[in-house]
Amino acid sequence: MTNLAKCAEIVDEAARTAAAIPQFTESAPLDVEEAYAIQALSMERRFARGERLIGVKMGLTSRAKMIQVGVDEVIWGRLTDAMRLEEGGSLSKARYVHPRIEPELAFLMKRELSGEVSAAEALSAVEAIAPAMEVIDSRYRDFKFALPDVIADNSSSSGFVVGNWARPDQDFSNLGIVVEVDGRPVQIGSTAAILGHPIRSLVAAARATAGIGGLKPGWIVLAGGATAAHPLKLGQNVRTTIQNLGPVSISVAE
Ligand code: 0L1
Ligand code: MG
Repeated sequence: MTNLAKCAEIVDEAARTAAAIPQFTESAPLDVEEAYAIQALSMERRFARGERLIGVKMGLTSRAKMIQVGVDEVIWGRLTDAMRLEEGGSLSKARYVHPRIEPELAFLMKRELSGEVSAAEALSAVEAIAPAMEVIDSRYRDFKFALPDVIADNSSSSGFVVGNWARPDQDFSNLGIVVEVDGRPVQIGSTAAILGHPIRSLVAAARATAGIGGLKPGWIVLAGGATAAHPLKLGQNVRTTIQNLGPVSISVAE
């Protein structure tokens, strides 16, 4: 039987020290339920060190992402205050194993949302939306994993940055997205790549988190990468612009 607490310690230490580890599924079977239990236990270790839960990330919500990692199920992970990066600021590359960036749309919750909800109910629980980027950093060697591995590893979530909040009562179903590195476009997409409409990702988030009490007011929900993730290199400046919502940027420092 897999020792869930031991796996949680291993993946937490890998994240804390930015050291790559072998996939759990290489040495023992692991199912999705056990993987979420490992994720929860590993995050408890962070909370014990003083981090606060401030939201969730949805993952693999676009075809581009599913194809990039060879997995075809929507997954989720937890966001803590320590993972939030300053808009226009920098991230320290040394704190990650092999970081990549994804363009995302962020929701700010004004009301609780939990379980089976309609798109209209989900939208009515949103205070604001914003352009955002997620820093993903699989703790597994060579960024290779099976579905349970990545779930156990907080669905690769390592950091995020959010741009200016905007009113949610606008059409954000199909907004153009450009990711630029040092002014050169490297990824182009649309918010429509996120499950056909990003609000569907919020509906999925409400369902996925029902077991932990659902989404809370004030939480941030990252809807998922709209394009394939882009690897980060030292010295780069990365900017994502979402049509009508504006830019969000970060630079990569040592
Ligand atoms: O969409 C995502 O945030 C996926 C994260 C998990 C897979 C990956 O590491 O690319
Ligand atoms: Mg993502």
